[in-house]
Amino acid sequence: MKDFIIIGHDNPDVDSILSGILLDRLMKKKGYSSSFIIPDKNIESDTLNVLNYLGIDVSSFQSSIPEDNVNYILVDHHDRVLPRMPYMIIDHHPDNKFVTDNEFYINSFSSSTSCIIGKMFENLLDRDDIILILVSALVDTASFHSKKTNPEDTIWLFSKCREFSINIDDYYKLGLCLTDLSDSNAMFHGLKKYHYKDKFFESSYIQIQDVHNSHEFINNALLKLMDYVKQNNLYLFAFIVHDMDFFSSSVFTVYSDYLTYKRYDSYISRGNNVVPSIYQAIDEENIIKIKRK
Ligand SMILES: [Mn+2]
Repeated sequence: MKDFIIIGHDNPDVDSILSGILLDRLMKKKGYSSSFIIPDKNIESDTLNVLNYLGIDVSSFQSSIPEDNVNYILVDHHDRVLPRMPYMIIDHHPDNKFVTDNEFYINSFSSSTSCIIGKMFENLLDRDDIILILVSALVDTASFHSKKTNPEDTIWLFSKCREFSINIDDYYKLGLCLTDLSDSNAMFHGLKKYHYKDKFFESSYIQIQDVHNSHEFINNALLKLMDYVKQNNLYLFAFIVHDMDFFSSSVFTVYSDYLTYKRYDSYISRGNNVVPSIYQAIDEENIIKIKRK
């Protein structure tokens, strides 16, 4: 049997890393030969902070992706370019645009990829596994405030925490993941790049408290992003500001010479709200073009 290589997404976040570590642990418990690999050289500082809190040394997973004689398993994403089709995909970003004939393709509405994996191997879970699942779910859902939160996962996790005497309060604040605005690259926090039809676009987000005192940062960020869109010939850049006092969100859609702004009363999800609406806008634009021909 070939070795299994587990890989998360580019610029990995906490769920991408913890669900990879979790799947690796559980597959080893089942007797498979597996390794979790992080090909990225740089990990964002707030992700590192969470991993440090858990005592996880990320450098032990950092390496290039082996090409020969391995089966790939993708976690927390479904679109990495690899030498071969992945053996399995486990994700929680169903966008209806992705088509695959992959036999083992799981992409369901879940609080985190780690929740899906945890439920797949429920009778093998130990206390450390539950902590990995809890922390990645907290971070991915802004401590269960995001619309991406699946209530069934929350109930399931609470009962597991009770069973293993895990105090959720010890981890709750990790889930707020406040962005360090003194970091000169803060406006590219959580950067993701997309290619849909003939358009390239990118997005980032920040999670902040005391939004009213951050207007200067936001204004400067928007000006810089406008230049960035021009320089990189992007269709647009979606900059999302999450207000972690009120669990509400604002989306600034930056084009090369103007921007639009939309405020939401809830903490919205990039993968489930913002990106699908950009796909839809591109689709609608294409329909208009076809009609004009
Ligand atoms: Mn995730």
